Amino acid sequence: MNKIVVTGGAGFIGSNFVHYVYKQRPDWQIIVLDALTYAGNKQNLEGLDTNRVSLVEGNICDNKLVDNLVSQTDAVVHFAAESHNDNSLQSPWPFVQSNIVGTYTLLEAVRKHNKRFHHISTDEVYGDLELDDPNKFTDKTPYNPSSPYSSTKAGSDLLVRAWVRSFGVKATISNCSNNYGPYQHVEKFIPRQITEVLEGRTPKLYGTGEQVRDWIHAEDHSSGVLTILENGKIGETYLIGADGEKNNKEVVELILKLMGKDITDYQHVNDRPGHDMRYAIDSSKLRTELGWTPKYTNFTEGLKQTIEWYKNNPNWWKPQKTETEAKYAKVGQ
Ligand code: NAD
Ligand code: TDX
Repeated sequence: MNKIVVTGGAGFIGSNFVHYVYKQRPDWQIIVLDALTYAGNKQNLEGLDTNRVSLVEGNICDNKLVDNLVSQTDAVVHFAAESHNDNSLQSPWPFVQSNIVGTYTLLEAVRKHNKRFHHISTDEVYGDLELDDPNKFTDKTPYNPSSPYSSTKAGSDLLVRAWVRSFGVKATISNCSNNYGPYQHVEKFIPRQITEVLEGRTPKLYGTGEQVRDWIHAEDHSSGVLTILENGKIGETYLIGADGEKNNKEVVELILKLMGKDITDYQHVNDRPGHDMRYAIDSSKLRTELGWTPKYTNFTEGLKQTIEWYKNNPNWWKPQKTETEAKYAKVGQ
């Protein structure tokens, strides 16, 4: 395998993956297919040799374009999606279109050209856990998504499984927990709070802030995906997680502390309708069967580096900030 198409490679995790593969596999060619929606940014790929990484601006629902690109490649790694829960509550249609119809379009192309396919998904397909539930999600946990976003991701996972079983498509799936790191859009929890503080305002906690997310650095997600792409068993689902459970209040307090502010200097805002309480990943299958381990086991260190990145890159995030905050203000968040 030395030529891959990365869909959504100009977004947050996709671009982290492109940078990771670029370093780890110097003989690979990477074609990024990205529609450059509000969440995609060409700057995320700056500094990479264009002889090795090319960007095709286009939509994964465009079957002619997809068919042509897939025919020229060895494998497709599929990150492209509408990814933000809050947006899916305001306007679900783009989620159905990109996440379900887009995945269908890619599956038909890899089926036709008999190419390897890796599908990126989320732990949110499993619904949520109680705070005191001793169990974590595994690949055997029944699907029970809550939001328009997570239900379209669940739908796309089921399409992949059906294309493996019915048509013999050579696909694998990974479901990962909440990512943090550089290049994450300021609509998401951690970058929103860091940039609120950088702009002299206070972090915004939905509801009580007791909800738990299982944080993993985007580089560890990338190493997990590359491991599965190269060594995963066709038809299998692997969960990627780094044992990083924290409640939202703790994360906000840590951001404030690391940025030299009073840890009580945040505000509670309207809760997210249908807000999932807790996600937690059991990644032992990936660790024991494929030998993967995360590198960023110290969340405080990873968060410090992420804060530094936002401090050093205001030109990257400032253009998104005003519009994002205006959207939140409309719903009291
Ligand atoms: P993102 O919103 O930052 O990036 C998505 C990228 O996909 C953007 O570059 C966008 O332009 C592109 N895109 C969207 N619709 C497209 C379309 N129809 N055609 C072509 N390109 C399109 O998202 P992210 O946070 O990087 O998430 C990437 C993937 O990882 C998604 O599939 C998401 O469900 C999954 N995931 C994310 C997380 C997380 O914490 N962010 C956790 C687990 C899984
Ligand atoms: O301002 C905020 N205040 C707040 O308290 C925002 C933006 C969020 N939150 C809360 C909601 C969640 O409990 O923080 C938590 C994390 O929120 P998001 O960053 O929106 O992530 P989440 O909804 O958990 O989904 C993320 O992880 C799974 C990604 O956005 C998804 O793409 C991924 O599938």
